Amino acid sequence: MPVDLSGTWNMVSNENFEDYMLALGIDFATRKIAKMVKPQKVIRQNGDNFTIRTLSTFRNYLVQFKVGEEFDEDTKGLDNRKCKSLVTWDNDRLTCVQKGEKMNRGWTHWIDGDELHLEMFCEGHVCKQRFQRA
Ligand code: VLZ
Repeated sequence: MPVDLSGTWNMVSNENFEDYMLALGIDFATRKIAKMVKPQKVIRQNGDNFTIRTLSTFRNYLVQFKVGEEFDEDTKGLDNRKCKSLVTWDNDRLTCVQKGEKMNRGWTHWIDGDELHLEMFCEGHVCKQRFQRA
């Protein structure tokens, strides 16, 4: 049975988000607000098809993809860049490479116990977030 990340998840910790945002060139005012919010992840996993919503009082972000198929991602409302993104399973870790202007950019999701983990990385900076079921 493959892992199922589906569900509604509330953020319970957020490490190094500031560094990650700095690496993406997000401005001061946006960073100050963004680091205060505790986003919710709403994940729908249907075979290889995913919808991941990041919801917050400040901004929302939506990404939809099929595992193994590169897609055009526009990080609108985040750092507003275009990426060629590819999500694959790395064992039980759902891993995205976001090819574009920023080197070594992407994220990985996995479940450990009853928690959803997320690492987002960009140019050597790693933000680590944990979520629990709502
Ligand atoms: O998530 O890359 O689940 O797209 C913070 C949003 C998280 C709050 C943004 C406002 C990154 C930020 C979400 C304003 C600058 C992300 C992926 C993995 C799916």
